[in-house]
Formats: sequence, structure tokens, C-alpha cells
Amino acid sequence: MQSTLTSKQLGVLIKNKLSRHYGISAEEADRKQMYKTCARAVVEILSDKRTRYYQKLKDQEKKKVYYLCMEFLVGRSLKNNLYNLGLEKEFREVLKEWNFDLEELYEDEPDAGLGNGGLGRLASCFMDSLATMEYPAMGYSICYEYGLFKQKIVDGWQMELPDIWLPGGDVWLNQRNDLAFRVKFNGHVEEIWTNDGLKTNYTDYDEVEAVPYDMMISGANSEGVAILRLWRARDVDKFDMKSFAKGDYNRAMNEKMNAELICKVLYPSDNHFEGKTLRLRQQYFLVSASIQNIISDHLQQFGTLDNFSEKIAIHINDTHPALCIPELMRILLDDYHYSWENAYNMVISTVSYTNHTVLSEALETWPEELIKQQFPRIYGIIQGMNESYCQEMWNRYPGEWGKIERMAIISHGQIRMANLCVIGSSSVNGVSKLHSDILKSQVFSDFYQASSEKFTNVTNGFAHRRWICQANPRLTRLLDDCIGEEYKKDGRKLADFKRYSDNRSILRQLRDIKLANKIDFSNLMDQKGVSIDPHSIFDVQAKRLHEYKRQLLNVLKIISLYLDLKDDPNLVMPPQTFLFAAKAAPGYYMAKEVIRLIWHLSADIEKDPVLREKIRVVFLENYCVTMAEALMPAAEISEQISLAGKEASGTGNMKMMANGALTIGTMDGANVEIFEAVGNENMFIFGMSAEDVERKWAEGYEASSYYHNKEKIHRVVESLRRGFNGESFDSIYRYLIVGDFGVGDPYMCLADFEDYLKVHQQLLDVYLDQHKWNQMSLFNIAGAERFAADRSIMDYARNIWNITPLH
Ligand code: GP0
Repeated sequence: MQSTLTSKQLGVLIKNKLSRHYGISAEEADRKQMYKTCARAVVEILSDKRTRYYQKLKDQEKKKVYYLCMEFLVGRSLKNNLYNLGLEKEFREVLKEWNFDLEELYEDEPDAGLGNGGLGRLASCFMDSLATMEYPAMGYSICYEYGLFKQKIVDGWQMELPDIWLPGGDVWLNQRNDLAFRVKFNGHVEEIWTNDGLKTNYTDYDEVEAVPYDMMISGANSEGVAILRLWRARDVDKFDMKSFAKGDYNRAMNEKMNAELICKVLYPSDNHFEGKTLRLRQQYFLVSASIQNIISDHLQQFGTLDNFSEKIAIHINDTHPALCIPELMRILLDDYHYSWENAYNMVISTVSYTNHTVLSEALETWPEELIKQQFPRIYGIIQGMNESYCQEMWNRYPGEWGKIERMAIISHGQIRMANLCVIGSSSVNGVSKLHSDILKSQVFSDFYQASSEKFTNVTNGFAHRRWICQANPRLTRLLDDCIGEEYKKDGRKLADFKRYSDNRSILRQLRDIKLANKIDFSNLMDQKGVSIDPHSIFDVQAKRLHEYKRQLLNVLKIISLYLDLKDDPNLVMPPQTFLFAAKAAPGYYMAKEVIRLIWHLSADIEKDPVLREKIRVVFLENYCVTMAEALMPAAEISEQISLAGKEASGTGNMKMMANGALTIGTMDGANVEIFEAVGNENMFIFGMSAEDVERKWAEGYEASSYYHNKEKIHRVVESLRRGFNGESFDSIYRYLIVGDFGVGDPYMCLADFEDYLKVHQQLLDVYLDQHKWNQMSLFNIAGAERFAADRSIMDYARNIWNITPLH
């Protein structure tokens, strides 16, 4: 149901808010004030809508899912909510009367960058689907004061600047002091025998208050509103008056600083575990506040916890919120006096877990001592779970020490969070078919043998309304004309677009749309002082910078073209622009070296007037959701070139495909399913399969033999030592050929290099046949049908959470 506000009513609403917050009229307001005021008006509309929706939700007493995640990469909210509420037109009209342009107001909103990349963006896309399809759901995360750092490149070096998003972003947050909970850290636990059995006594702990800040997310063309509840840490009032009176202000303030440190900043590493105490405290803070909130809501509604797992599903997105398993145990045991066995069964049947990576450096393992010191009671519970599980396995697999050791939660002084998740939940899923298979056959093979019924797959998806309808209005109009608007509610309907694959006029329009989007993107970059030729091919690799994603392989390909052109400046080649967008984790040396290489290669090419007519390299600074929304519609080639077996799914691959880009990629993650959707004729697959990679490692991989025996490779690698723009890249040469601990080229760039070059050349040949290219592009748009996040959410709802939408 779309909102029924008229533009006149809207005008009154906005004027009232302007006068209340700033004491000014619409004519006096500046753009920032107007943006904030519009946001406040939207929040009010959302609140009304939410009140109605929550009443319905309560009345129906349906099972509800709580989605716990340390990251939500929300991006901007004004445009999304106006679109979903169906109020864009009304706002545009009202604002025009006062000489404001809605599109310009959008630009005043900072991105809420409370996530690193794919995992956090996925969580946000899921909120959109949950709201739109009216599933009973709520998201939980942390309200970081600083989101993911802002990236600046200075002479090729990545610099990190703080992301100050709250001034401007805070209008979307509704502080709920009435719903604060206390989270306890440190202290001591004693076990006491009483007449009722063993009791625990927890003393000397530190307390922090968790205060919710709610962000409302409107469903699209539906009655649904989802709430994303973000916790902020606040010092519990125990101001040290004694120190203050003595004039020791620092000491008086100390306690406060410590508490509030918890939600200061998002840890900026993606696909990598950082064993910092503060990060662990963040995790427990999220989990404890959320579980307390879930329990108190449930009690308020039902008065008992006996039906807890019938009414509640708790989903943990990666292992980051894994402590919710022992935390829920703790509350059931200590506060509500359930028996160990009952509590254990309740927890397992409530919790489900998604794994997002197989990279070993991303697996969370915390030192036992640290957990014990930070949360002594939680530690005791983990020990108990570990003992009972090992006992059970011992009965099943007597004598198989090795196996049981691999499955244990605690081993060699470390707590393995993935094992805790598998043991403590009823469902474990990967995020693409290939990834889920690898979980079963490798990462969790022992668990799969013991409890195969727990394992399943849910292939990722993306919010197609945001990433097609909002980001690419030109394509949306064409789709509306061709296949009607049903696809907006039902992504599957995008498949109908296939009917137009022989329609020359539609294919020409597709090309015109792409060109217009490329011009828009070039203009946008022009404002930032970056010049891009919109008539060149846009070849895009946009994702976090990571060795396994192999931005380096892409660079090696470009260098090879560069050297070809240096040898023969008359070589015929369609002009190409290679666009890179990527943030590197601040402490990730090799990732930063690759950025530096891209930057200097780019500068080198710019200096050569002949070369730069044919190939240009552009590093797009500070990649974020908002930039992605401009970039995806302009992309023509989507680089998805991770080493097979390493990318769990990828979601940028889906977004680019849906906007008509063709994929050049390996058989990895969801690329495999893109391949199933569009067929070999409509994408450019190259390189080793995951099995080939395994085999190659087993045989023994020698990067140096490629270097010595393959001419093209030798030439490219040598050029790294000579360098670009006067900078040598010996570090990267050594990384590829010499390696740390003798393993050169750990992600096998050189092994896939020749095939990559060959397939890239095939791609360029096809590009010259515009008709064919446009047809392939059309098949990709239609084939994205299966990657709508709505479909992922329906899979979760049916197969894992066992929930149904409101009616
Ligand atoms: C996986 F383990 N992902 C992690 C992590 O810490 N952060 C993160 O963003 C990603 C995967 O790398 C992915 O393959 C996947 O699509 C995404 O999680 C959502 O499942 C590409 O970003």
C-alpha cells in the first residue's frame, strides 16, 4: 500500500518541521536544513506506518526472525524510503515550489557505512526484502560512531580518514531510552551448591548500558516496515564524585570513556580475523543487548519462555555474533532456571548460522584466557557445551581422537567460533552452491558426516529495486515498457525480458541506455577532477582489495596490453577504460601495494598521449554504496576473477549483470550460478576450476616456472621491477616469484594469466559486434531474475527460519 499523502499535506508537514527545528520558513532554509527536514518528515511517515504494522504483527502472534550482524552497509536512506513509500513525485513537487531540487538534496546525505563490503551490504539488502514481503523481522547491529574509513589516495598511497556520518545521518535514528539494557563484563563467577543444585554467583563485574537507536526501513509498495536496531554504549551513571571533588577530573571521566569506546568505530577488515579485545567486547555487547531485548519482548507478549523456539528464530550472520549462543544459554539457565538439557535444546532449535568465507585467516579463534577474563560466565558455558559435545562424539566415534579434536569448540587454548556456531545451531548454510559444497566437503566435513541434516545452501541475492529500479531509471523504464511492472514485486519476472532478444529496436535502446549511464558517470567523476571517456569500454573491478580477489591479475593483463602498445603503437584495439574501486584494510601491506601499482600505472599511461587514447586506468577513490549505485549502471565488463574456491559468493557480480554488464570471470562463488543462468554463450569464463586448483596445489605449484618458461608472463613480471611512473614494484615481483616461506603467487595469478588474456581478447572481438553484445547484455539482465534478495529471503524463511509473511 503506497502512502496517500498529497503534496499539499506534505508541504504542511515540512513547514511545521522547519519552524520547530530551525524557526524558519521554507524560503529561508538552506539545502542542508531542507535535507534534514525532509528526512524528519519521512521518519514521521514511517513511524505512523510502523505503528500500524506492529499492531498487525502483534495481533497475528507469528514466528519472528531476528537477524544479528556486526555490519549493515546501509548507504543512503532518503531516496530508498521515498521510492519504497511511493512518495518521490510528491516530494519533488513540493520542493520545486521552494526552488529545491530533490536530486540535489539526496547528495547531502552521508552514507551510513556501518559495514565493510559484501557481508554488510547483503544484510542491508535482506532488510529491504523482509520489509517488502512483510515478514516479521528485526535486524540488530551496533551504532558505530565512525563507519568504514574514508579513503584518500596520496601519491598512490591509501590514507584512511575518519568517517563522520552522524551529523547528517542521525536524523534517521530514533533513540529509545525506554529500551536500554545493561551488559556485564569482567568480574568473577563462583559456583555454589544449594538445595536446588548448582548455582552461579557473578560479582565484581563492570556494567555498560546499551541504548537502542532504531532505523526504520520501509518495504516497497507494501505495509511492511523493518526495524534495524543499532546499539550504542553508554556509561551507567556511577560518576566518580570523590575523584571529581578532589579535582581529579581525568579519573572521574575515565570510566565513561571506556564504556563509550565500545561503539566508537567499525573494525575495517574484511574477510580477515583481528583478535583485538575491543572487537570481542563489541561482539558481546551486540549479542547480550539483543538477546536480552528479544527475551523481554517475548515475555511481554507470551508471559513464558516455554514457547520461545516456536516463536523465535535467531540468525547469526557469520561467526561474529556467535556469543549469542552461550548468552542465550546463560539467561535460560541463570535467570529462568531451565535445566542444561532444556536450555541447550531451546538454543539449538532457535539459532541458525550463515558462513561467509572459507579463508583460513578469516576464521575467528579467541584465546580461552581472554574470553574467561572478559565474560567468565560465558566461558563456563562454552566449556560445558564443549564437554557435552565431545562426550557425545566420543560415544559415536570411539577412539577417533583426531576427529573429535577437529570438532571440539576449545582446542590448544583457543575457542573456535565456527565450531561453536555449528554445534549451537540447527542450520548451517553457505552463500552459493559451490561454497556450500565446499563447506560440506572440506571446512565442516566432520560435522557434515555427523549431522548432514543441518547443512544447506542459500545463494545470496541483491535488492533489485534499489540496484535496478532506483539506480538505473533508464533501464527501469525500458523494462516497464517491455514486461510490465510485476518484476518489481517478483524478480523472477525479469526472465520475461528474454522475449526481446531478437528485437533490434530494444537492443539499440539497451545500448543507448548504457551510453547515457556512462556519460552520467563520467560527468560525476568530472566533478571530482577525474576525466573518463564515456565512449571507451568500461571494464570494472569494484570490490574490497584482497589477494584472493586478484586485482593483481587484472593489472597484469593491463600491463600486457600496455607493453603490446609500446611495441606497436598502431595496434588496433577498441579504447578501454579499466576502472578499479577498492578499499584495502589499513594494515594490509600487499593490498596497499596493489593500489599503489594501479595508481602509478595509471599515471604512467596518462603521460603517453598515444597510449592513453587506447587504454586508461582509473582508480576510483573512496568506493562506497553511493558510488556503486552510479557505477553499476555504467559498467560494461564485470571483472569477477577470484581464484576458484575462494570467493564465497560475490554480490557485485549479480548487480553488474542485472545492469547489463557481461562477466569475465572464473568458476567461483555465484559466478557458477550466473553461468547456469545465462550459459557459456553469454559470459566469458576462464581459468582453473576449484578442483583444478586443489589438484595443482597437490602437484606442487611453482610460480617461478611460469615466469621462466612463458614469454608473456616473463615480460609482464619483469616490467614490475622496472616499474611505472618512476616507481619500482619489486615488492610485487617478489610476492609473485619468490614469496614468503617459499610460496610465490599464493593465489595463482600466473597459472590463470594466459587463459585470462585469451578470453579477454575474445571479449573484445565480441564487443565489436554491437548487436551480439547487446543481445548478451539482455540475456544477463533477464538472467538476474534468480538473484533477487527476495528469493534468498524466501529460501531462508521456508527452509531455515520457518516463518511466513503477515497476511
Ligand atoms: C565474507 F567472511 N564476506 C567475509 C567477511 O568477513 N566479509 C565479507 O564481506 C563476503 C564474501 O567475501 C562474499 O563472497 C560474499 O558474497 C559476501 O560476504 C556475502 O555473503 C563477497 O563479498
